[in-house]
Parts: sequence; C-alpha cells; structure tokens
Amino acid sequence: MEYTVPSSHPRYRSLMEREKLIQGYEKGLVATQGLIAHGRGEAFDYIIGEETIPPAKRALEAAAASLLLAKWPIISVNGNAAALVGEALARLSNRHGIPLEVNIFYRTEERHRRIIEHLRSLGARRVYGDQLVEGVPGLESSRRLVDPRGILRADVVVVLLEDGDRTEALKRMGKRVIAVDLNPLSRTAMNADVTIVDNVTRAVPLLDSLLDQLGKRPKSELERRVEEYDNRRTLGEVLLFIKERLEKLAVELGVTMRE
Ligand code: PTJ
Repeated sequence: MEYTVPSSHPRYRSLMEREKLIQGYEKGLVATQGLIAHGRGEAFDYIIGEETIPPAKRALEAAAASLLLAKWPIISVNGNAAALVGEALARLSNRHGIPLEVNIFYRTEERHRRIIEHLRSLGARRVYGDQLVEGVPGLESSRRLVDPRGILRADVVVVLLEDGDRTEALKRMGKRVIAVDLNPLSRTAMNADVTIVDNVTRAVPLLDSLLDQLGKRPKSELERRVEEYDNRRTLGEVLLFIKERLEKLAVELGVTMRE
C-alpha cells in the first residue's frame, strides 16, 4: 500500500525530506549509507531548531562572496544532494553559471551515471563528472576521480553533506572549500574555509538568492567580506547557539541553571 504524508503533520517538511531520500534510493541515486547519513543530519537539524541560524547566514554570505570572486567555481554533488536538492541545484547552476560535478564516495558506475542523468533531466546545463581522471593526490576513496573541466581545475569547490577526508585533500591542492554540513563538529566542517551549518534544503535556495544580492555589490566589498570572515569563530558561534538554545529549553522544563 502507498503511504502518503498528511500535509497537516507537524513534522511534514522533515517527513517529506525522508520521502525524497527514499525515492532517490529507489531510483538508484542514493547510496544505502546515504539513508543513515540523512538520519544524522536530521538529529543535528532538530537540535538547531530546523531553521537557518545567524552564524549560518554569515557563512552563506561569505560563501556567496567567494563564489562570485571565483574564477572556476564548482559544486560537487553526491547522491543525497541530488535527491534532496537536485532541482534547486540545477536552477542555481544555470542562473549563476556555476557548473555541477557528480562526485560520489560509494561509487558504482551505474549510480554515478544516474545522478548525472537526473541533474540533466532537471534542466542543469553544465554537469561534469563524465570525464574522470585520478586528480586528488593523497585521497584513497573514489572521490579522487575528478573531471578536468570541473573539480580538478576549480579554485572554489562547494561540497554538500560530505564524508571527512576530501576537504583536507582539496585544501592541500590549494582550493578554497565551502561545505554545507549540519554537523559543526565533523572533520569537513572543521577543515573547510567556509562551513554553512544548515540543511542543504534551506542552504541551497538561500545561496541562490544571496548570489543575486551580492552579485550587485562592488568587487572590493566582496573581497572585504571574504577577508574578514573567520570560519573557526563561526563554528564556535554555532556551538554557543546550540548551548544557549538547549539551556533555554531546559529552563522552560523547570531546570534552574547552575552558576
Ligand atoms: O552519494 P555518496 O556515495 O557520495 O554518499 C553520500 C554520503 C552522504 C552517504 C557520504 O558522503 C557519507 O557517508 O557522508 P557522512 O560521512 O555520513 O557525512 C554526511 C554529513 O552530512 C554528516 O555530518 C551529516 O550530519 C550531514 N548531513 C546529513 N544530512 C544533511 C547533512 N548536512 C546538511 N544537510 C542535510 N540534509
């Protein structure tokens, strides 16, 4: 029997994201492990209150400024990102001339090809990942296979909900890495130049509109924003936000905070 999520359900949005993931899994876009990774993301999203928190907004602005200043920007897309925000990514990519590249961790030829086709079917005009070379030194996983037109030559790489070690490898290659990851403590979050601690489903559309807004600003302002941005501080602010939010909730439950 087909199950439908009632739109009146208080957790409708979150349940619909699960449905998207499951459909993506059934279409052969999402890895089995991607379903587990999503659960971890959901838990962090619950803790931040399922909204884009102020430090994430600041990171999004720094990310937009970096992308506007980039010579060869690229957005790396895995199975989960394709299933959750394929449409929003295709739109952003076409509107701002930032190509997409399919790069997956649990690689099979079949799933890789299906994700490329999926993004193209959503209208994305520049989707790379169909010409691969061994391009990321020091990386054992199949993420080392990159497209010479995309990640290999890129100066700024956006990575969406990512496993840990690629960010470090991309940074060793001199690239600037922007990560979207709900876990502020992950290695990706800690090592990226700009970490947006937010759900990709909120972050990608917001990034799209920030690229419009900041695209009208002078280059010097964008450079200043990138220079002044401090990722370690932003991550610290995320942790403080979480602490204060949880303390407030505890007080509402009747707990008196210790000095
Ligand atoms: O399609 P593939 O083969 O490339 O595989 C993709 C996954 C996600 C399975 C792979 O990259 C992986 O195993 O990732 P990890 O190590 O589980 O890390 C995923 C990170 O993304 C975790 O820190 C999660 O908290 C976070 N995350 C999960 N869902 C979201 C998210 N961050 C932002 N938005 C989400 N919706």
